[in-house]
Amino acid sequence: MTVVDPATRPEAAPAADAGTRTAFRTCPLCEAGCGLEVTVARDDEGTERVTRIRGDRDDVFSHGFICPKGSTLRQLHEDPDRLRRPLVKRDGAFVEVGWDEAFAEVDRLLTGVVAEHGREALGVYVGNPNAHNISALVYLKPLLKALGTRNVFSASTVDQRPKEISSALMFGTGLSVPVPDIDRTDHLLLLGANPLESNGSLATAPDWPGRLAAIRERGGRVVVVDPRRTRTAERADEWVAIRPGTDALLLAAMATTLLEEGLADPGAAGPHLADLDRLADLLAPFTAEAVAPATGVAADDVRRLARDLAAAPTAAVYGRIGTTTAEFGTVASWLVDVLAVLTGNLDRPGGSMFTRAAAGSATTRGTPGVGRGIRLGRHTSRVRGLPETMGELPAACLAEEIDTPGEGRIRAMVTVAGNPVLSTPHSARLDAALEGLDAMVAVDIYVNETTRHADVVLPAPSALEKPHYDLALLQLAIRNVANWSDPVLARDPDQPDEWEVLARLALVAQGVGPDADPAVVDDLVVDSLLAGAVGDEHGPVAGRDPAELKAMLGDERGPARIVDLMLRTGPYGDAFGARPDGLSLEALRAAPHGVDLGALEPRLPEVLRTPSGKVELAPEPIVADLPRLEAALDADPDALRLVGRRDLRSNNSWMHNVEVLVKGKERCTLHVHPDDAARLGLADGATARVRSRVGEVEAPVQVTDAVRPGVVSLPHGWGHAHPDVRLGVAQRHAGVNSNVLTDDTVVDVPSGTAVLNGIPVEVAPA
Ligand SMILES: Nc1nc2c(c(=O)[nH]1)N[C@H]1C(S)=C(S)[C@@H](COP(=O)(O)OP(=O)(O)OC[C@H]3O[C@@H](n4cnc5c(=O)[nH]c(N)nc54)[C@H](O)[C@@H]3O)O[C@H]1N2
Ligand SMILES: Nc1nc2c(c(=O)[nH]1)N[C@H]1C(S)=C(S)[C@@H](COP(=O)(O)OP(=O)(O)OC[C@H]3O[C@@H](n4cnc5c(=O)[nH]c(N)nc54)[C@H](O)[C@@H]3O)O[C@H]1N2
Ligand code: SF4
Ligand SMILES: [Mo]
Repeated sequence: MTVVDPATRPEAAPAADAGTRTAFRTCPLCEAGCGLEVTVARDDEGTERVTRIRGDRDDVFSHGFICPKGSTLRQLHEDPDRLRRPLVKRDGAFVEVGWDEAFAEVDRLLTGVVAEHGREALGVYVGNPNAHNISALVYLKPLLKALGTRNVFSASTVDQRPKEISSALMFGTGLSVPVPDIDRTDHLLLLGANPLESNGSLATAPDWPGRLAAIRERGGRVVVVDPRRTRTAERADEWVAIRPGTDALLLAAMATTLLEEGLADPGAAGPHLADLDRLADLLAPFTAEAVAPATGVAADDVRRLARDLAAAPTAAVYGRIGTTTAEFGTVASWLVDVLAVLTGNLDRPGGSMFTRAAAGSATTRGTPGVGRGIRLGRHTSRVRGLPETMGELPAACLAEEIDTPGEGRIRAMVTVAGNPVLSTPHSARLDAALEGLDAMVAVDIYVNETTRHADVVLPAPSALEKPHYDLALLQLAIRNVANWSDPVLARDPDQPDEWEVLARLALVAQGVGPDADPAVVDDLVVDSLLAGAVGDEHGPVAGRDPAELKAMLGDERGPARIVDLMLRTGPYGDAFGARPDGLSLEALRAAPHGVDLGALEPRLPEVLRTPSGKVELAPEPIVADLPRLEAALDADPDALRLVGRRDLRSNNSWMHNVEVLVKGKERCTLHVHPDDAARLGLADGATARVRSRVGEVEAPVQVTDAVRPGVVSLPHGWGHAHPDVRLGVAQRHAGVNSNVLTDDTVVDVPSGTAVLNGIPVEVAPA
């Protein structure tokens, strides 16, 4: 296998002073994708160590912005609990083994289960860090194919699947998500998003804090809809304290207001819309008066929010986790973009726009303006009959697919960069189910709440040892940019790159045996991408000889070669010589601070990939869910409801082992409004017992008016107390797992996405 020494790469800049060098790379921890400047020192033995990480002031997108997590790539790399050798369970305890022995064990386990029960007895769960990992983005596909099972689960169905579905139905692909043009907008309406803590999601932008402040500095307006007065809300012009789970009602009533008051005007998008004339009828039940009791937003306020949106010179509507992991996530996601359409803000600067990414986008392939669209529910889950979406089943039914006896039951699991025991609903059930498996294999960097159940854990290199290209998240960026990072540090001699682990696992899963060469998979990926590129009659290399292009890609193996291919055949690419000034990996390597490809530009209609070639404003699966929404007008507004929250120093479940991020006051607390605290007899600092239909936890109470009355909030990703996890720091700051409370039977119907916000709970002093 060719392993290129990162120290020989052009961006390993000359030594700043004797024995040190500076490297630049993109932070892979969250969607913001900040540029980092990493100082590396070499000791007398020649061992390299990172001595400093700070924001890269010359990064074309982040301009030096960084959050407290960015610099902890060093602590993550040096964390003694981070796995450096494969683990195999022998007599109930993990032992370190070599890679060949680990893969031999994986082979024995998986082939055994397949021989006895067939491929449908295999299940796989892929977690969030894969979205930030070029190896996973490229090589998970062959792995899933090789596993040959429909039991595919991911973090997407505890996250953004509703938005992917509404986008695919309206615009043609799951990543055809219009992003708020926050750098140019005059009015930003945010629902269920807290970018001051999360740094943004499905709208890639480093420095949300600065960009939001700039909206107000230039005279614009920021409105935040959230049951909590978040840090984002505190810095906004207006906070709308909505009742959890009711955003779809609010948005529908705003749309109704625009239609009733003659304020709807789609502007330049007009000629590209289908079914605009159906919206008034479909949304008629949702008047401002009708939604006021359920949403907790007065009818006059609903109407004013709509009028403000229509009156602004430009406006963007943006909904995130609080709108997607909710009971009407798909409908709410659709309505976010319906409002953009009705106010003339779809596809115009300052409104909601489509990125034109440099690599990997399905909206720059094939025939411009038309495509296959999406079909939902091509099969259903065995136990509950939940629909497949985008090749996956909902994470909310993973546990039951393992613990319910019968034909087709999952007997073996593969997890890749996922911690579903902490991140998916009714997690106590999943925890128990994983214990009952015949076999489990995990690709991960820690022994945590999930991977402790594995028979084999295959470690990935640390982020500093990996290359990086944000293949997925740059498709959702608020500017068109491209940025490649080579590894900062060389891997340990035995440690394969993550793509090699995934490719070798794919070969084992396929039945080729434990010793096959992962380079085979790499070549297959390249060949299939090249075949697609030369076969795309509208593409820049249409009709060329794939062998010739392959030769031009050079000798590197793994993600570098594949990103090169994608860049060169992408919309800014060098088209393998046909456009000499175009992008290639070489061009990105020569630009260690990234390449700025400009502000977003209007893309209708070429961006569309719907079968009709139109923006579909009334897709059938969404229309079919509106009666369910109508029934929610009568939901009990007085029930106490649990919502989540994120903290700048956390990253879902897996960064609590970094001391600098968890020290200080406890953060896994239950926020309770003073009125509720008085009513329930809860004192600040006391312990509360929180009970839902499926579980119970005890958490310390923090009385605060930063939540609206009737709402309590507990962050997710905590609960590290189990003695078998190997997270020395996290165990001392364990917290409790909020997903013990979330209910696996409650999902957003079109997408199967778990409802993680708005869970009915009872709270009492413990
Ligand atoms: N109640 C509630 N639940 C939630 C949410 C919520 O808001 N509320 N949010 C949901 C959301 S948005 C998401 S995305 C999910 C996340 O759900 P998951 O993806 O299941 O959980 P993570 O905590 O991101 O776990 C990441 C795992 O990847 C491992 N890991 C980290 N880096 C690497 C790497 O480079 N390679 C490999 N192989 N492994 C690595 C970590 O050790 C950890 O085991 O949680 C969801 N769950
Ligand atoms: N620091 C940090 N950053 C992260 C992560 C992290 O765990 N920590 N996770 C990353 C991931 S995987 C993701 S997906 C993104 C998520 O990014 P965001 O969506 O910005 O995540 P949150 O900060 O959880 O913000 C969601 C907000 O929704 C509110 N909310 C809850 N229920 C409702 C509701 O019914 N209606 C409305 N309107 N609001 C509601 C919550 O109070 C919360 O303030 O963050 C990413 N960035
Ligand atoms: S906001 Fe923080 S975690 Fe996210 S990319 Fe930037 S430095 Fe990394
Ligand atoms: Mo997420």
